[in-house]
Amino acid sequence: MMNSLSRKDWMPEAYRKTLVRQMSQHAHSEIVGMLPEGNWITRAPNLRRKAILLAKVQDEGGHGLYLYAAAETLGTSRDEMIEALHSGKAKYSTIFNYPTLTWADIGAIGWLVDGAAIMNQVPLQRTSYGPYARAMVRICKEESFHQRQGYEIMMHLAAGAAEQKRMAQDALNRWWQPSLMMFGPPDDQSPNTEQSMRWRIKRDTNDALRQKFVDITVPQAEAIGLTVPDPELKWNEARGSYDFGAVDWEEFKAVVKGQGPVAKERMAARVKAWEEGAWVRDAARAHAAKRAAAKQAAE
Ligand code: BYC
Repeated sequence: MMNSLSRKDWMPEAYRKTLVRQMSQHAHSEIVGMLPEGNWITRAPNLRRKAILLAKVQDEGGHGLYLYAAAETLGTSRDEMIEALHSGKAKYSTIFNYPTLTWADIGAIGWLVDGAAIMNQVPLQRTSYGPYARAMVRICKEESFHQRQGYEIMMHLAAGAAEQKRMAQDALNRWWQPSLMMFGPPDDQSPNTEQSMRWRIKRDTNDALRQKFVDITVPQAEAIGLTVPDPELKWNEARGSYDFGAVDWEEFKAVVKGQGPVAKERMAARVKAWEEGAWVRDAARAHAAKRAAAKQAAE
């Protein structure tokens, strides 16, 4: 079995580039992912829910931090990555271009979006680049807590009043397809999968992970009395898996191109946060320079 590479090891330039692309996109997804949930912190239905959601959103910020730091070991800078995000050159997950309309959406995001993220990320703990693999270990532990908190919200809503159950079903209806899209295009339309599998950056294909996600999630929906919005969904005894209906890949392509329902709002919020945080970065840099100068003077 191949050992993982460290930052000082020789690596093909294309391998390095692919990693920077995937890891920076992953980091961007974590920090853009803070926005749809952050939107509900002030409106969480009680103090317990608010504290949990605050912690979750903070975790996502931390995930972004580990991933940017891991990507920096490949010779790119945080500023370059952020610039690529803000200029639209770098991607982030399509899922965060959909609005969070009700509290049930926070449950659906935890259950489905974090659920899909874990499905994709558990194998990345064995990805061939050591700093990425190690960042994923902690991220996966936290994502698994996130998935459970989302499912617990859905469980309560589904067992609540008729209106609460309706909200939970409506959130599942809106988030199901976008969650399936998180795994990326079908294998036969995925330009990067074959090479990334050969390099062991990716350990599973997009379709394999999507299928695993469907197989695990459908019984969870059934257990709380919700219906997965797919009339073609059917258990296939021979395959030991669910068959499911076609994903709307035209919508996926449009969202990747920046045409998602709230894509403009998301990027505007990120750029605003970056600009408003300039004084913090300046102060941190000035403090570091002052300490370095004092250290030098003392030597
Ligand atoms: N959204 O050849 P492919 C999370 C792009 S959530 C946008 O299959 P690859 C979180 C792809 O980049 C998720 N773009 O690509 C959860 C490529 O374009 P470029 C974050 C997408 O890289 C809750 C093109 O389509 N997780 O963390 O082999 C709260 C062709 O695709 C998407 C990760 O990022 C998409 N859904 O496979 C907060 C996991 N799908 O780059 C946060 C790490 C595809 O060539 N990433 N594209 O211009 C991966 O595992 C892989 O990059 C993907 C795509 C499976 C996503």
